Amino acid sequence: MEKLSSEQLMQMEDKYGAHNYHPLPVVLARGEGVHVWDVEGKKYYDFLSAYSAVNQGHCHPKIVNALVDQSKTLALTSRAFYNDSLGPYEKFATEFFGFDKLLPMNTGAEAVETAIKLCRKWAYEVKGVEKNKAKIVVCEKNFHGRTTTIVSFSSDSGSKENFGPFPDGFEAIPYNDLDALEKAMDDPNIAGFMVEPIQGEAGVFVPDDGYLKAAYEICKKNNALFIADEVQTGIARTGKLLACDHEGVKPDVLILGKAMSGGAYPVSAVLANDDIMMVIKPGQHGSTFGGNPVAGKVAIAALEVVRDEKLAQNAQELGELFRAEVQKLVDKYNILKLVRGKGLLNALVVNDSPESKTAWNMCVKLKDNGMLAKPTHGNIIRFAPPLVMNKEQILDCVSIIDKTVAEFEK
Ligand code: IF1
Repeated sequence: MEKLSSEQLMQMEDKYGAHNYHPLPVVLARGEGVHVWDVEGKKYYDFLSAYSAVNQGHCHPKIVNALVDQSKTLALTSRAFYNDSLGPYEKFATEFFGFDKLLPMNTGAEAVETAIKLCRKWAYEVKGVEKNKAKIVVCEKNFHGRTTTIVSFSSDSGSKENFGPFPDGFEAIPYNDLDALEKAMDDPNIAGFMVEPIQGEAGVFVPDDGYLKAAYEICKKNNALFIADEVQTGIARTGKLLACDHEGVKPDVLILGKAMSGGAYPVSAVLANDDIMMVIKPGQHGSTFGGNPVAGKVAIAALEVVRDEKLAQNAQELGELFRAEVQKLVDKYNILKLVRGKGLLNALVVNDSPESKTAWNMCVKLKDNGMLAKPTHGNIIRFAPPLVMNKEQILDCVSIIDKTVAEFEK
């Protein structure tokens, strides 16, 4: 087959693919660790990590081996039969995260849907909420996925507009607002509160210290489930295994995805203890691919890498270094407003109007200078490299940011 250029490949996607994305103009062909290479062989630092799916680094050999070995042996059975990798995976992952049970799914959105169904069923069957009246409190500016139910409680018009009609049963309150939560809970039909420990899509918005802990207490006081969507923040990204660990909060329902597989395969999961998870009985929820043998083996390998390579600790240390170094750039350049984040989930806020597209233009320049990052709403650049990065590399990246931003300083 003839080798196609980046230009040709972008045109091909444009012509034959639905236009549901607006990617940076770079076509990637290979990845290893913290690096990716484009079709023409140019090398980049990856500062997106597939939105935190590739925490363990691209093509981690241990994860790839698990994927290859198991896919040659037995790939899919469906859940109509048992398979010999699911039980060991469920045992490993429940012990790893400290819950009684795991319900395996594939994508983050499916796991969020699973948590919603679980929460509602618990509300009717355990809490005693009147039939079809259950309400789940969510936060404004959330991002939990793309299904019709999930976008129904999005505050982003692009994600939501003309996808209705929408289901009832959700109430959105401002993020990082305990009074609003307290008020929303004053309703016997509240089943739970679903929250991102750090809001990703909103621009890596870190809530006040103590917010998660206090929100958890409010849920307990009102007999409502505290549901943590750690699809993006979980699995070492923020410097702890879970972002909730920063406040010693153990969610009633934990939603994981993305880095559960280190990016090798779609693996997501919902974890909860028996008093909650056991409300779902055979035939009431499931998925053809969820819990398949490849997913099980890949997920064990991916979590072992996180543990053995001490990725949480590395994210914590490098994150502190990165923010300290980028803060110097913020002090130096007027075009930069602030840097914020936790661990290696960080954002640089550009000091320009939202219409200016400066963040986008900076990302294009960063790309030219060998670093891939993606802008998010309101002139913000998200920086989330693989957690296998080292100190020398991250300092190299800071100098790339320095050099790039200098080109924008008026
Ligand atoms: C896209 C953002 C990140 C998530 C949380 C569930 C899901 C996600 C907290 C759903 C997914 C993604 C999907 C990706 C962009 C992305 C994203 F910019 F939109 F906000 F990561 F920051 N809960 N996040 O962040 O998981 O079904 O996609 O596996 O292209 O839509 P999924």
